[in-house]
Amino acid sequence: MKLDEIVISKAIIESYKDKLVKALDVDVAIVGGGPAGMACGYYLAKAGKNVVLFERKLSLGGGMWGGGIMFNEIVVQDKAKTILDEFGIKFKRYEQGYYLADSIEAVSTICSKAVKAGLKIFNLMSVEDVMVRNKRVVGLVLNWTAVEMANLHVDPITMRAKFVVDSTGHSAEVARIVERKSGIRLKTPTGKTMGEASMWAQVAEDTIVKNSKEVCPGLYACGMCANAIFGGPRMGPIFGGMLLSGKKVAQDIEKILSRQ
Ligand code: 48F
Repeated sequence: MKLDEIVISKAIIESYKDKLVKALDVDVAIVGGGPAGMACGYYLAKAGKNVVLFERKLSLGGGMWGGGIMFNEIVVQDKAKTILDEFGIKFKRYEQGYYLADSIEAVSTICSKAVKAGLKIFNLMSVEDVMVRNKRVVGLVLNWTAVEMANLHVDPITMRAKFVVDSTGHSAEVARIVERKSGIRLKTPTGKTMGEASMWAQVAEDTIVKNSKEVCPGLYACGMCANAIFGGPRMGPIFGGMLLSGKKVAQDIEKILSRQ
């Protein structure tokens, strides 16, 4: 059989269009596909929620590919070991309370399990703004990353979500957009993003889970951006807190959605 490039292009465009149109009105929209965002998406999808994730880059996984210190090994503490078990990621014990896993296996497995659970992922999409109505975040404004990179004057796509999750890592991009543009007071002591404190893994691993919560009506945060928003310390080369924080926000949102 002769392969026709036009048929191939048509197949891709029609299938993508169908996927994208369905993503324009969802239960939950997650911004950022690092470990926290992907874990959050996995648990929400597993609970049967209609959830999409937008990632700026070509690849998912955020900072997890590089493991700790650019060696592709991740350290996970006792509390998060159950998540490695749940995903079926192999690990070995280093000493009491410390487990090591291969970062490549971790990222690829979490991504695969999240997609199979029903998470719809759109890579190469940047979130450049939010939709706010009546002092609530009700959706996102998206553009192709290529448009953003080339600084082109191209109108964006808008989508609606019952809840938005900021999991953009250190930059806390969605919360900062809300702070800058909407006039909504964030649920932090100052009403604004607090910024990260200096590295303290012991404290940060717990505070990141506590800080993974509602930032303002319609917006939650998980992963490193939760500490950037609520003023927790940075983490060090350990990843358990990221996975636990994504799971916590998924459970919080799921409870509310299930009551609606
Ligand atoms: O940075 P990232 O991995 O965040 P995380 O899930 O995990 C943090 C750790 O990797 C590491 C650490 C460990 O101690 O501290 O930093 O909290 O992933 C964030 C993802 O969000 C994407 C970005 O490309 C990355 O993959 N992202 C950021 N801003 C946007 C975005 C945006 N505006 N639109 C779409 N994606």
